Amino acid sequence: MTTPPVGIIMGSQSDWPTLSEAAKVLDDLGIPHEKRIVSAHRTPDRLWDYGRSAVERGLKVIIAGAGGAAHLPGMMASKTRLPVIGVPVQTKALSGVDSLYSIVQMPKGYPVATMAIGSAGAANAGLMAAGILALQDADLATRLEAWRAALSASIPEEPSDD
Ligand code: RP5
Repeated sequence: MTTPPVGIIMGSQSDWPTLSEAAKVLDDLGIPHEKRIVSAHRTPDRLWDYGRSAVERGLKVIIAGAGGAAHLPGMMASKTRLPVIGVPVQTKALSGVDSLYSIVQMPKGYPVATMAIGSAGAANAGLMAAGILALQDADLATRLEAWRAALSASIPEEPSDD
């Protein structure tokens, strides 16, 4: 089976409602992707294997979402040179600030491109992945520009009372 350019990984099944927003954007833009549950704490060997094989499998970008002690994006960035886009999942206890802080403050040398907390961050992760891939893909660049123009055109000039 051919490896798609984008891998979406998440720490738990419970993260999928958030990370599915990234998948929706990738679908809209016609970008093939795979999705996997890869937990830094519960399945560390799976994390290691995924990161070690990512380049040779042909992945180009990894979107990694997790909540709470959200170590998945940073640990994945430590295992692969591929760009890792981190999505902090909103949590009940601390509203996702815990996730954000766990992802954003990486040490020099191992960056994670950290998005906003929650579904907006996940959708933007899809768009960020698209922007990276569009650097080498003129057709995708055209689709991404059209997507952005359509969003812009959908915003009314005046607020409605409805
Ligand atoms: C993290 O713990 C996951 O990324 C998830 O956001 C959080 C809670 O996981 P579950 O207890 O819902 O499986 O590892």
